[in-house]
Amino acid sequence: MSKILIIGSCGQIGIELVLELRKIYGNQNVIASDIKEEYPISIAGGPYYQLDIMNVQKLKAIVKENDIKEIYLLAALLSATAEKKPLFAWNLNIQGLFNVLELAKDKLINKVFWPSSIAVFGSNSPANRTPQHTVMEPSTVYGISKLAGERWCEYYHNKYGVDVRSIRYPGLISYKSAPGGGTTDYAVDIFIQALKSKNYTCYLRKDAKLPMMYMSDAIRATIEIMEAPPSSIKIRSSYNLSGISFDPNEITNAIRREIPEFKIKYEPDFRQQIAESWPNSVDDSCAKTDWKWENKVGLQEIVKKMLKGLSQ
Ligand code: NAD
Ligand code: AKB
Repeated sequence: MSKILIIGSCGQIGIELVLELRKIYGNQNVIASDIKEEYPISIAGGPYYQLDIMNVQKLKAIVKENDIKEIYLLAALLSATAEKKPLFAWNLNIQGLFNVLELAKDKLINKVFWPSSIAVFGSNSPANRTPQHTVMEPSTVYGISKLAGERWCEYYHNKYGVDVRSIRYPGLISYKSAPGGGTTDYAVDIFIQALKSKNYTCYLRKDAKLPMMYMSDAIRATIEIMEAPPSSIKIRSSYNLSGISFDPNEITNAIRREIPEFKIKYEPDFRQQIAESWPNSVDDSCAKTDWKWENKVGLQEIVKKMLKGLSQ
């Protein structure tokens, strides 16, 4: 079997994606990599390379040595961190993508997964059930890099026949690995603090509603879009993907059903402005029609899974 390389494997998505792909394709066929020298014990069951995505020579060598035919590129700087290092973020998020798309253009690999985000939308996009195709004027460096990345994915597909597939993930909620500097991270932190101290200070306002999704649904969507026949992938920029939507007040009420004494206070910072520019919810009917996407895990189930997972 030809092999799969995951770049950015030590992150929030990477760890769970490596584990799931290894269940399907076997430990030796799924190669994890990250800029980090040390990797979490949870992904120690298969091969691992220390790889900086900016190092094209090393990337090529790993691809050739291991007969890699598919790459999942997860390395990026997320929205909140990217605002602190805009040029660094732009360079990593865009040059990293070019490094992988060029391998596919040169036919060294056959298929690429690259994630986009709800951050591609901006204040002028419709906020509710944001359509697949609409005004897109992102105001963050992260959103600008994701929108540019989407345009380049479509370009490489149209011009060079590159089989690249992409999803605009909402904020992802999981307990196996900490989130990496995004605006939606509060929806993970809130559970950690609810268990630790029964108190949480939220950096968003109580009514900052955002699209969110439980990690198992996001991982399933990623594998489903990659396994779909090429003819069913009609959008080669990136697909809207919808899970659930809630604001900090709603998730607090859901947590209080399990931990009645849980308290929250609000001290909005710069991330509130980012959240305000993003959709409240997105319309994912194209993903539903084209490759039969369906979300499964709802809010109260997420709360139960998060509290149980973190307690263990
Ligand atoms: P993360 O920050 O948790 O993980 C990113 C990983 O990339 C880290 O382990 C980091 O060490 C690694 N990395 C950083 N620079 C690197 C480099 N130069 N070379 C190789 N590896 C490097 O991020 P995540 O949440 O797992 O997100 C993965 C992808 O999904 C990103 O493109 C992100 O924009 C996108 N996404 C994530 C979410 C979310 O809620 N987690 C939502 C939308 C989109
Ligand atoms: C972030 O908040 O930056 C990410 C995302 C929605 O892209 N979680």
